[in-house]
Amino acid sequence: MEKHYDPARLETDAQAYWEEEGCFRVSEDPEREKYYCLSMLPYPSGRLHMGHVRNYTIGDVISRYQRMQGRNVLQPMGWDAFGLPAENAAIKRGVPPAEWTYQNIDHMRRQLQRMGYGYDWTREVTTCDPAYYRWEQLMFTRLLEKGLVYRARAVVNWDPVDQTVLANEQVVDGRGWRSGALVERREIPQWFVRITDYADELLDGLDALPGWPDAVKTMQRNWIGRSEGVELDFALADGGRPLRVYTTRPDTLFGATYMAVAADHPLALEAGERDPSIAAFLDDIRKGAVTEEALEKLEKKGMPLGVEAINPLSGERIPVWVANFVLMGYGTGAIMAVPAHDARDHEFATRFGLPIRQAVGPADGSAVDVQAEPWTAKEELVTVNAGAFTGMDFPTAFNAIADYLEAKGIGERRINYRLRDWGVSRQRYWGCPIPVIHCADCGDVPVPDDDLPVTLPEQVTFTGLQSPLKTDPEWRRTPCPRCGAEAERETDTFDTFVESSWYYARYCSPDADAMLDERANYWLPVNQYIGGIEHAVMHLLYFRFWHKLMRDLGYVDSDEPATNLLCQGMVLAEAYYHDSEEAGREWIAPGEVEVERDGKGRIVQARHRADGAELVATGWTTMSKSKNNGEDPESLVDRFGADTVRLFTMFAAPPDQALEWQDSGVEGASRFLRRLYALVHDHVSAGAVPAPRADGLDDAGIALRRKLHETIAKVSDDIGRRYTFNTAIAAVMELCNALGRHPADTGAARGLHQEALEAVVLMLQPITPHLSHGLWKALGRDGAAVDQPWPAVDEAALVRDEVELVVQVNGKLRSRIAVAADAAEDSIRGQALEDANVQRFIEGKTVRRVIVVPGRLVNVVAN
Ligand code: ANZ
Ligand code: ZN
Repeated sequence: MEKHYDPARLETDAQAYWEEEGCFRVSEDPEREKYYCLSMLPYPSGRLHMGHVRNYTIGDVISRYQRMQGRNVLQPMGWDAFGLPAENAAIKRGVPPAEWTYQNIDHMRRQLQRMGYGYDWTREVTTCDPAYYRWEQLMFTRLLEKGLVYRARAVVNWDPVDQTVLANEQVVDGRGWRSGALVERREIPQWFVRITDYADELLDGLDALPGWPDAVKTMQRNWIGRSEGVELDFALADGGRPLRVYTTRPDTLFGATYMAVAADHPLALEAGERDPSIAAFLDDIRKGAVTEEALEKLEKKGMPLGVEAINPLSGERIPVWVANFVLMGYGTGAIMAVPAHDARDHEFATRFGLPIRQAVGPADGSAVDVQAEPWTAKEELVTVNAGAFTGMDFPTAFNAIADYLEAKGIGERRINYRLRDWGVSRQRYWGCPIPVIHCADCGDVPVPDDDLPVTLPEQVTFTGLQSPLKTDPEWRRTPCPRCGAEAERETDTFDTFVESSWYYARYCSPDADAMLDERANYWLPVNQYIGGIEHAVMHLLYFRFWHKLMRDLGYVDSDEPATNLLCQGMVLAEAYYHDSEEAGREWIAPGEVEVERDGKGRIVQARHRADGAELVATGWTTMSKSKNNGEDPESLVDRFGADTVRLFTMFAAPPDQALEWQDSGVEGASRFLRRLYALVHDHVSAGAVPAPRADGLDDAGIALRRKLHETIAKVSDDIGRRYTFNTAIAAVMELCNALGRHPADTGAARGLHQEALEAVVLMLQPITPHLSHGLWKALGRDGAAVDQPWPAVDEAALVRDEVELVVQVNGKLRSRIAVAADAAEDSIRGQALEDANVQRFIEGKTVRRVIVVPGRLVNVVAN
């Protein structure tokens, strides 16, 4: 064994061994319990960042631990390879997106391999590969046949700079998330998948996922946004089609003082045709954002349409307005406004001097001033000024009014969802072509199975303004599969969330000559999914949805794709900048900053090492390129080795919490590994390697062995159940300290050291697998560390000869006594009463009772 820890050599050796032995290549084995551990696949941006490293280290630790538990573990990896950045890079560098993407993949694969992750690379999935995306094209044609996808004109967010449609979530404060350009509204034909058909199932399914974080489930619930209300008609004073509204508060109907419709509502459009000033106003508010959050914040705008509606309960005539806070895409695109009980309606009414009338109030009869402020409570209320419906609580009023409207045939109960159908068309080039042919006579015809895949041309010149699919007439032109006439291919491509909705299933049967085969049912559902909380809604909802679609097409048996979900916390670092008139804000890399801290570690002063300039410290913020505070994993691996990086990322924080990057922490991790290496080195150089043994130990040896097995028990629980890898590592470190202090001066003690070091090496195998690989061999053991079973707890070693009990007198802590672990209650009682401290507190009193809680405490009741 080399005297000094040389991570580079150990890591190359271990990786070569795993590769040669095909350690992580797995196949389906019905005899063994399977464990599918999945980390979210990366976008191949070119370089691994610390967020990836954290995510993938967590996954690898769990996988390796489960493998040591004897399970048949699948841990795959792949590439979410379509998407906009490749197009941007292509514009910037003049390389086709495909070429750029494949180069990045090669580079990042090598980076992942250097980290020592135990992936089954034979199952690698690359989503831009036609061999992959052909199956989602096929599935799309099936969904089209089943009526689960449709094409419809839809108002979209149009980014005039990126020349593309944006998802609502990509619009931030009315601007494109990437370009920052003001978003416009356009209406174009789009493909939609009917996720709303699955809204209820997606919602109810959350209750059957105890292994998912509550925060994620809550976000999904809110996103689906199930709401129970009533749709009802307001007749128009001048006749014509009544105005239908959706309300969740029929109990407030008597408080409706005006109506409001969206700019695209037919009533608004008709009014616009009559009145050019209304038309101009509609144009104006149409320009604004279409997202709900943006609408919340928007300054309220509106205009009366010169139409009156009749309140079906009170018979009152109220004006109809057009308002910019009413969405066309929700409910009926029209509302009854109840300013007394709704904040937006109140703001609008106040602004335009519309009446505010109370319709409900606190159940205890106390007064509220709705003119000043809306009273929006839904609980403990009673209806007021509501004719026959006065004096009711919310459910009673809701039901009585809904029944009344239903009986009169002017309304019905309705459930609405905030969730919209999933618009999957993107007007981009670098994506999976949507397999449809538009024929003048036959309409939208799915590409026949035999003609799939519709391949994306990869050798293209790409300028960024228009997708090459749209500009290339050759690619577009094709005969109609139905009538043979000249027709055109769809030139839109899929939202990349389509590819990431089923990759986990493809890993199970990567070479199947179908989307999936029966192997998928062996591995699915995923036992543990790991990824960032930023995917709480979109990806994780589409992923659940697509799984249900695959189930309903008969491809998989299960209802949900993943049983347990872990969302890892962010990786944070300190960031420093200075502002200057000439250069603006300049971010200085933390490595170039001289920092002075106070006793509590707070930054007192930060200076740029190069020129002494004083810098502003932002404190902990997300690592990012823009703040120049990212740590490059690759250079850390060069300096310290992959094991140190893995150890630090797991030690610095529990996985679901933010990780504060500290160079001193990395150095500490490296020091610990060197110490462990030295411990093993000293042990094996002191003579022939002994067999582990447990007999003949003195008291110190017995205590150390107890600590060893207590540590195994704790680490097993921390890694296997609690996922607190940081405390597991701390416990191993503590054990190593105890080991270092314990002299190995007898044969028995050396045997104990052998036992302890073997256990330490195996407990660290999931975390620092390369070092464990090397040390396992150094300890003279056969086989590879990665193939060893997880160390077992020797229950006998845990038995303590003596236990300490707390002694209370009348409930107050007065003393502690050491008693034999198997002492009878009577003898414990006697010992407690004889204790000098206890004696002091019971002097002159009569002992009434002595209560013994075995293993914990004795309480003496005396007065
Ligand atoms: C009257 C009312 C009184 C309302 C009141 C609320 C409070 P959720 O729960 O999200 O479904 N609404 C309906 N359609 C809308 C649209 N297209 N654009 C904007 N707002 C719309 O919310 C339903 C409530 O949101 C409905 O109930 C309606 O206002 C409004 F004290 O009707 B309510
Ligand atoms: Zn045709």
